[in-house]
Amino acid sequence: MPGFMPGTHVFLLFLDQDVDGRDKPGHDDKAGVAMTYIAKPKFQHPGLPKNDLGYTHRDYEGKISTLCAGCGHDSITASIIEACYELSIEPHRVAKISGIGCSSKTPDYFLGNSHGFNSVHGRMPSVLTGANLANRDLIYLGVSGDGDSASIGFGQFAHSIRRGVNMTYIVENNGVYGLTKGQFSATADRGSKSKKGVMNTDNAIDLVAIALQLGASFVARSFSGDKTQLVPLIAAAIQHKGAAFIDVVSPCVAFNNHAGSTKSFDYVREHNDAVNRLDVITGRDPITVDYAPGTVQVVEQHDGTRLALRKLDADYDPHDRLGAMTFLQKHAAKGQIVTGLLYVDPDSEDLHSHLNTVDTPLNQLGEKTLCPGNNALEKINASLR
Ligand SMILES: Cc1ncc(C[n+]2csc(CCOP(=O)(O)OP(=O)(O)O)c2C)c(N)n1
Ligand code: SF4
Ligand SMILES: [Mg+2]
Repeated sequence: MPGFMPGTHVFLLFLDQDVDGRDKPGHDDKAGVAMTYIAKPKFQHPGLPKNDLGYTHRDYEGKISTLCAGCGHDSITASIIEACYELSIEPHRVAKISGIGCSSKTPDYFLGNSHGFNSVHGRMPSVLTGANLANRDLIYLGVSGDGDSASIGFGQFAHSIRRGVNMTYIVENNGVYGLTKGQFSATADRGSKSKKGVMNTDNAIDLVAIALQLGASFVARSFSGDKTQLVPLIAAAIQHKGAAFIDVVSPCVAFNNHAGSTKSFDYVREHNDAVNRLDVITGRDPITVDYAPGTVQVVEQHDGTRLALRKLDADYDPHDRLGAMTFLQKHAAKGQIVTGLLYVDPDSEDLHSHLNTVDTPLNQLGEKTLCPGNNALEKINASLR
């Protein structure tokens, strides 16, 4: 077995369905499939580079992926690991929450020492919102798919964005329902073709356009195959206060990577139009990146993090929500996929500011504060009469 290491435990499970009772992706459902679960060896090479906390990349990994070899989602996993490593995030401060789909399985493959909740199909946003309201001290990573967020979970997606929940919401967008064998999803472009040559006649939902319209304070699009662009976008989104949305085009090699698809590796590489490149500078470090004068725009976020944006499109202004919406539509009409940091509001607020909630997470409040007694309840009731 390639990559098999001494001391590795291999469990062969003969299953042809996933945990939610659906067929497994990318395999012949009649044949019965051998699925391997390989526990990662705990041994780490002593020479592995360490971040400020003394952690290596291995400390940010999860289980070995069971997705199809070459799936774009695995590259996004690698970018999340890299971003968390670079930010020196303590894994126990992260809560990763997902729905159902190949994309929603990925939190199992990164941050194995973080909190995680694999919810119901399309329900990630409300579970994340509830967790965030109960404990505002954690870093919330919502991971979803285009089916999960643009079909069954469309309403949930919309309301979590418009409420400004403090989170990094990543959609791993392949234009199909990968887990249930490649049906068109609502983000599939009109006129694009399925693997069997059937044309999609429905209009596509552009989640980036919707997120902009709904008031997301950080909106980006990227490509799973462009780690140089994606890692700093994820890092910046994590540092952002408010609803940070990243749509990542992530080709499904089993069902949507053919000619005629607009979510294939070839199509995205040919039509990718990046408006900027990003560097994230945390703390008080000086900006050392070497840019030509006039091509860099520095955006300071609420926590002091600075985003150094290298402009690739001289006319693009990431502070102009309306401009971003127009730019997006114009380029979409030409078949171009606009990527980069499309909009950021450096003075953003989040749901906690809107609701004026207490600073302390609920699980740290004592019983007296949480249950102040009948008199306090009477006062509240009287104030509402
Ligand atoms: C309530 C419910 N309806 C339908 C399904 C079947 N189902 C499982 S995953 C999925 C779509 C997954 O597509 P997407 O979110 O794009 O993830 P991908 O597998 O493409 O990464 C569907 C329809 C389900 N599990 N639960
Ligand atoms: S999204 Fe597609 S390529 Fe990725 S694991 Fe699912 S079926 Fe396989
Ligand atoms: Mg999908």
